[in-house]
Amino acid sequence: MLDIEGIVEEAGRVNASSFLQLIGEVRDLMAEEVSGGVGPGVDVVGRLVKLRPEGDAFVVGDIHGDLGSLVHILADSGFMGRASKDGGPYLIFLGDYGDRGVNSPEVYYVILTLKLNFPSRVILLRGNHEGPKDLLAYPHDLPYQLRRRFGGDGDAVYDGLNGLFDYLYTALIVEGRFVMLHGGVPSRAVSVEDLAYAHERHPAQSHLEEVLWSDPVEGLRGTYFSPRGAGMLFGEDVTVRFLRMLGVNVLFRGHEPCDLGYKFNHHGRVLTLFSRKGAPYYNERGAYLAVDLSRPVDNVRELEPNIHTF
Ligand SMILES: [Mn+2]
Repeated sequence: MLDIEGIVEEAGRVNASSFLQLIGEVRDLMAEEVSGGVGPGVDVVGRLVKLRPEGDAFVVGDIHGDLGSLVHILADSGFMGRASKDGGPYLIFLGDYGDRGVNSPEVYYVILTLKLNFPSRVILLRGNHEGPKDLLAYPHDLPYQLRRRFGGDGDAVYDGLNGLFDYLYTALIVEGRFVMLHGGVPSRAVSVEDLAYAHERHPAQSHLEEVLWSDPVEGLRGTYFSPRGAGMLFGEDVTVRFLRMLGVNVLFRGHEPCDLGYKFNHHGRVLTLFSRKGAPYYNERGAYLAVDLSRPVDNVRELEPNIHTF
């Protein structure tokens, strides 16, 4: 049986060639998933995952190299014990695994080990720090952290991880309930296909850039230039139109540091989760969500008791 301490210990001493082997196995697994096979109850179209509204899920926002918070979430949620059983919960990551924090290599090792061991339960979305090569976030310190950890082999590990980014999911829909993605609403999307195939339509169309980079704002209609230099700021009307198009009620996303680990926007239609602490954001708390996927939610404030802060 896989245990948290064991994986973390392994993450601390794994060498470059074993790490590369893990990356290769996960890449093969995810390549198979996106060509149509995940498991019962899970459909994949392009880079969009669709789940039936049944069972439980833990939803985790940005980790950004904070191994301590990741370990806390795994222990506190009891995911690994429950995932081994039939009908166990999903563990959904909203992207931004590396950069910023000092343990990016170890965070990747733990998350990829989880994916390999619970392939149909662990779902990895793409963040702006796993973006396409023409749209990477800066500073992008993952390659330097890998060099510090693996010396001359660090570049090969980086190339391996980079090769995984294209297989990460753009978004996840729980039918009739929720949509989850890293940053924000693709404001010009007119169909589910625009979301599902955003990675293929990039950079000709802005859908992927907006999903990875955008942020919700209050008191604004439509979209406005983002101070991030990529993506847009989007108003409540943009959120409402997008949710209606997908036939869901609320959006879960990460991307923005929150002092309490979470925040609400757009009259309860948007929940932001930020699941790491420490430099360089210094938010007081991190948070993750435990959610019953079968339960209809009209306003994310209803979920406040299900938000676990640490
Ligand atoms: Mn981000």
